[in-house]
Amino acid sequence: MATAKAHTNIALVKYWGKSDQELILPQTSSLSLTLDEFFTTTKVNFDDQLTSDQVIVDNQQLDEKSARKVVHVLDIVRQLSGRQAFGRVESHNNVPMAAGLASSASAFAALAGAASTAAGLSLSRRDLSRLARRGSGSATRSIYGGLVEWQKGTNDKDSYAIPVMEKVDFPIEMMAVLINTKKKKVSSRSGMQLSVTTSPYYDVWRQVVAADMVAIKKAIDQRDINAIGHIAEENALRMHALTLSADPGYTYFNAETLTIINAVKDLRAGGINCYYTMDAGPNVKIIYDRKDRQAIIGALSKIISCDRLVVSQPGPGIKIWND
Ligand code: 2P0
Repeated sequence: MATAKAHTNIALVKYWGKSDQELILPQTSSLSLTLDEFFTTTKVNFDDQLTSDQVIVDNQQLDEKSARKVVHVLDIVRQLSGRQAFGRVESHNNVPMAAGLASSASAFAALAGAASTAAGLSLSRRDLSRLARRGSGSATRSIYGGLVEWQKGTNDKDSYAIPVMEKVDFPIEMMAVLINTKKKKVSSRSGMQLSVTTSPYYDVWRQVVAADMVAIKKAIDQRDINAIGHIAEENALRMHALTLSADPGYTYFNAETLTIINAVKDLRAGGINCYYTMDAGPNVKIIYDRKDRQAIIGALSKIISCDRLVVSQPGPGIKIWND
């Protein structure tokens, strides 16, 4: 039996499209910030008495269809370790209720750590990152803390994450603005594939990301929060242009998303440097220097309830222990 705790991450240069859907190889590299505030803790036990894999998330047993991606990772672990037994997976997400924040990054990173250790494997962090990738692309990066690059590679062996700055030594902070949505969104998995196959801008996106990866690593080197924020904001808008330009076109934004974007722009026009990014949902995440936190909360609290603003510091990498 083993338990792992992994934190979620938010991409500053986004992953949006696969070159291999089975192995989850990305079209482009990406770069993220691991967050302290949001994490998943997962316990795995391989047990000869079990007659099927059991997956329990936040005290609810998943049906076969919902558990499919988890069972896929367990199958890979069984293959790697030579173990036959079925597994019991029990997972808890520390994400505010109804936040609509994706937890697949922390969930599949924690699963990779707990399942491989429970099966008696002792994988390097690089191999853990490769295993997490087989569950969900963004999980590849959640093995490491701080600022992390997922190098796209060309095959199963060379597509993994590397730390860019595990212990972030400058005052970058991220605020999640939790926007509720009732409407079911297009899943990232199908949304990104639709962008790859139908957006006429997809080739340009590859070039955008290649340039952004170089620029953001230079900005990180220089601890330049404004440059990092600017690159992240432009990159996010260009990623979302791939949703609008797909056929059929779609968007993850809702009216509140645009309200928050405008509020961030107003803050910036008023001399508070902050930048926005969005993922496969309506929530906005704001990037800024810690010293500006109160000014940002003060301005946003006029348009959204304070309990929907969650501040997070850069977070740590995966921790795994035997129970
Ligand atoms: C990212 N996102 O880089 C991008 C930006 C959302 C927007 O990775 O199909 O759950 O499991 O590999 O990782 C969300 O997609 O998709 C994602 P799969 P995943 O964080």
